Amino acid sequence: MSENKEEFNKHNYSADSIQALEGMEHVRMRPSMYIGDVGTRGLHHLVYEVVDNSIDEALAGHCDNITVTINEDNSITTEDDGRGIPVGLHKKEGVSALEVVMTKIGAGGKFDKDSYKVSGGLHGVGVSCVNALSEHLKATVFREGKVYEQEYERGKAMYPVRQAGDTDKRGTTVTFKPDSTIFTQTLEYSYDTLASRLRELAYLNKGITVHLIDRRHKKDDGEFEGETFHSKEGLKEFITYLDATREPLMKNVIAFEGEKNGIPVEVAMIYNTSYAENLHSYVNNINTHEGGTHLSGFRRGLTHTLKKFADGSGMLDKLKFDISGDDFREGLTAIISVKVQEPQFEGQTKTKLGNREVSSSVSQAVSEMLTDYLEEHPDDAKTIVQKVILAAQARHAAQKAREMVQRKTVMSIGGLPGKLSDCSEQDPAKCEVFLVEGDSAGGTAKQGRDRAFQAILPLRGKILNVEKAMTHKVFENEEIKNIFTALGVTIGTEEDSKALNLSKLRYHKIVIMCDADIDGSHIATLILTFFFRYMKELIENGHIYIATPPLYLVKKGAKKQYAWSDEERDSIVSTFGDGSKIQRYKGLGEMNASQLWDTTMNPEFRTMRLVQIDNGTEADRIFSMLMGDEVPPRRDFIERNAIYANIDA
Ligand code: 0RA
Repeated sequence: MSENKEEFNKHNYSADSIQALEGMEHVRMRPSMYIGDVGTRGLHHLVYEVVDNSIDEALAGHCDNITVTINEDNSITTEDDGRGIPVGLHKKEGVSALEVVMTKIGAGGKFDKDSYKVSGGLHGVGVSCVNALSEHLKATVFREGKVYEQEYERGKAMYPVRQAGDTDKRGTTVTFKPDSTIFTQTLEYSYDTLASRLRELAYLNKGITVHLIDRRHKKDDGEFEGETFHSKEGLKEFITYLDATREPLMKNVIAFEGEKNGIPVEVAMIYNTSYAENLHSYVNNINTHEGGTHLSGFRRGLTHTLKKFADGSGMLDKLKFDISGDDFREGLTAIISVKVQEPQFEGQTKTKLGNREVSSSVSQAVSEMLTDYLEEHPDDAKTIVQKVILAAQARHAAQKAREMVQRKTVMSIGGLPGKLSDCSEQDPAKCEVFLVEGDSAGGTAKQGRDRAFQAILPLRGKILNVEKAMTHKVFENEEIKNIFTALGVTIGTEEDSKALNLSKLRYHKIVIMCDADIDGSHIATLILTFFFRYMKELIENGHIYIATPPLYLVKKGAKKQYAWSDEERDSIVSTFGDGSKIQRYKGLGEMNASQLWDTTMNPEFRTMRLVQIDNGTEADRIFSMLMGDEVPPRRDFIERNAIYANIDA
């Protein structure tokens, strides 16, 4: 604390900047309030926060190229060719504007009122927040022929902004190293996570070129690992990328953009032969997982326009039942991107747009532009109406199947599946259910478990691939019906046939337990696909886990130790020395009940992976790729999409 005082005196700070420092201290004291969490997500959020500023420069028409580099030490460098953060004296603060931007919470582009700031991370907190949470940060500005720089430690300037030579470049470069005392879980950046966000940003903001360079890894040709993302046609190409492994029903992606009541609206969509509805919505480049007024506006505009078309076509005349809103969205992949000046985010994860005025703007824009499109493309219009009729027929069949599942659920205890070995505890928050591959492993798990709070539901062999099945087939499937009834989850309300009712969820931990081999991970992926498509909220609310059984048992005399990887096995063998015996577990079935408990089920010793979705749009693409027709690279899948979580107990 005394150090702070010295800094103030040296720089002759005004009273306001003392408040600013307190703001920075607050970020360090309560980082989750600003960046969501201090785990892997928060760590990546720091990068997005800086990149968002560069995107803003690009949207204002001043920047074309953005480069993100993961350095060898897991620090990050972002470079852009924008105007450069202003460096002149900030009159009110009495220091360089650069220093204000970097050290004052909420400063951002505030003193640049005319700028139309539309991007901004989930929390939109600004680069000062990144600075506060970095053990070291260096900002370099190339502006008006000069280079300026300033460095900071944990958000505090180490020296006043200084000139560092001449340049003919323009732009801002920021290098930061996240603070290890704050990000205690991990400091390692994931290339894939950054790549999918930067790819997404390139599609959402056509024309910008975004480079990602990973200096931690070299390719065979000696160059660093990396990628360049650039999209000429924006959302249209995004749809093509997302739907690459689905079979399209039309030649071209339907795309339009316009502005209604001052709100820019961009839409791209296509129908495919699948039965899934894949709507992705964005506000100011933020993926609004929970939807909101822009999405409901899109739905209304779409239903209204297509209904009008279908009625006018005469194709519905022979249909015996009504068409519902859902029917217009079966097999639809669509992206809606809007820019809103002062977005209000609501919902559990603050990813639901609340601004009421947006709904009618989007609905009107979609109605007008889609009507024009369909008039110009009558073949597409006809294809869509045919698809809608098929969907209505299938929905009719699905409704009946679903009513059967629900009836079973309502019967409660008497209606629990016969295969479920339930636990005795009644409080769902304390209960776990293991979904186990195969009846034999299910039997072992049943013997090994603590029946007080652990339930076992064995699943037969391969469960249905929901990615390729029609909705009514999904609800008719025996294993899937068992999952619904065992979990106590019901689906469908008057307004929304896919809405989940989780109020009677019977277990707060749902653990997928499969063999540690390729078949096992395929089955785990099938089960995850089911949860992703039909019970996504369970994933979003952190209820879904993957158990990690060991791969080896190393024994020597009375000593024995389990290993979860080849490296771990080798290191145990080298400590045990000559004469070690290695047993390879090919499946859960090779373990006895007490081994399974010790290694995989006992909350005190087990490690489970919490399943998280860090990019919903990319997750959708991956599931359709993994479970669609193409031969899938499944091996990597679980590694990439689940993170280690040392479970509390
Ligand atoms: C404040 C005002 C202006 C630009 C920026 C901030 C700015 C911030 C960042 C962060 C990374 N790259 C950036 N580029 C620009 C307006 C500048 C002006 O009016 O000249």
